[in-house]
Amino acid sequence: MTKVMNVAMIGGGFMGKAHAMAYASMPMFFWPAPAIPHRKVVVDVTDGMAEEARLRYGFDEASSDWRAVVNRPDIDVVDICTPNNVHAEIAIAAAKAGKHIICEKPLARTVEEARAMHDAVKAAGVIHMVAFNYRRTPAVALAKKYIDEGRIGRILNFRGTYLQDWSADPDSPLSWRFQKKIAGSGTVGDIATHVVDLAHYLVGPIAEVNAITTTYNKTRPLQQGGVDKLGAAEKATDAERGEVDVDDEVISMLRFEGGAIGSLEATRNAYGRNNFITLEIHGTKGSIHFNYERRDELQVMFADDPADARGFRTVYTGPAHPYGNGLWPIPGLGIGYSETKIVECYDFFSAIAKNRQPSPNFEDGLLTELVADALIRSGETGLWEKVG
Ligand code: SOE
Repeated sequence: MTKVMNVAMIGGGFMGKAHAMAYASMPMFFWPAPAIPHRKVVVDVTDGMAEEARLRYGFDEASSDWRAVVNRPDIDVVDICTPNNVHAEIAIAAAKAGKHIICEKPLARTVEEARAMHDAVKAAGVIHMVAFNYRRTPAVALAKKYIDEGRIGRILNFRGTYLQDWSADPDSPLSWRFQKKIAGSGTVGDIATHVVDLAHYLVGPIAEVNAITTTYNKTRPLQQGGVDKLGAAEKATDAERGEVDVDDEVISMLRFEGGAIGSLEATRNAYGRNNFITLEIHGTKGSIHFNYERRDELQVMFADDPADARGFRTVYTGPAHPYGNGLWPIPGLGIGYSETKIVECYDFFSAIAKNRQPSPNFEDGLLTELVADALIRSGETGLWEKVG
């Protein structure tokens, strides 16, 4: 019999929606499922918000007291979907209570917090995961397979971008994502860390960085209410303005421990770009190109193809590819954000079932945080900065 595991989800916003959908859908896709995640309790800031989330996301119970919930003996898994400022406190308490933990990205605001979280889960011996979901896109996992099989050869170069435009309007509100005390950093922590996670997954550890960081909009209209309001749809030009004390954009050169070189660019101010995560990897035997806005496809070039057929080919991911046994039966039916979260959920519960740490876990999250810290330091000093 597949084990039922009770989940306490802390945070009922954008990520809460994505995780709740994954809990409901994972066994529908991956059967037999490694476990059945049961939506037991959802926690939000007020009782009213929690009750709304309970109704909407299909949990049994609602609460506004995360401390009481993570200590309940009937909870198996604690899922942290809050803004970054409470990740460490909740994760450390959940680890002490012996719960398995999945935590939204970035793992923490600072290296110190990430280290404390990693120490806590290690001491507790629980399973832990950080929710960098984009490596769960089948096309990205296929790129990893080609690389691991040596089909691209030795990696020479990595180019990663994450471009969005939801904060390009200077009158879009001052959400928590623009406040250092809550977010830790701006674009660096929010989206450049996704690129760092993908670089670590596909190429290996980043050793040093040389970055430019900048803040285009030094103030933004204060936001009404605590909800995470992304973008200009909520703009309030006549509202009082508050200070933005984080970066809007980062561009960096990279050196990898394994000898490859690369670059990373991330911004939330690129008009016309939505979730433009691109990866290009050049190796001694071929190249790979991926664009999340065309996420069913992997572009791949094998240098040993016959001379008259050389060039990038488009592989549409499907049953023959990673996670193809659980997802849709025909390539091109469409992989979406939800599918990445469903696969993430499957990998997390598989790790619990096998009692083996998944990746990326809190150790990987800490390594990514060390790179984020180096990017910010380098943005300030203008020098190459070592990671760690
Ligand atoms: C906003 O930039 C955001 O919601 C990020 O925080 C997520 O990690 C990303 O996947 C989508 O955009």
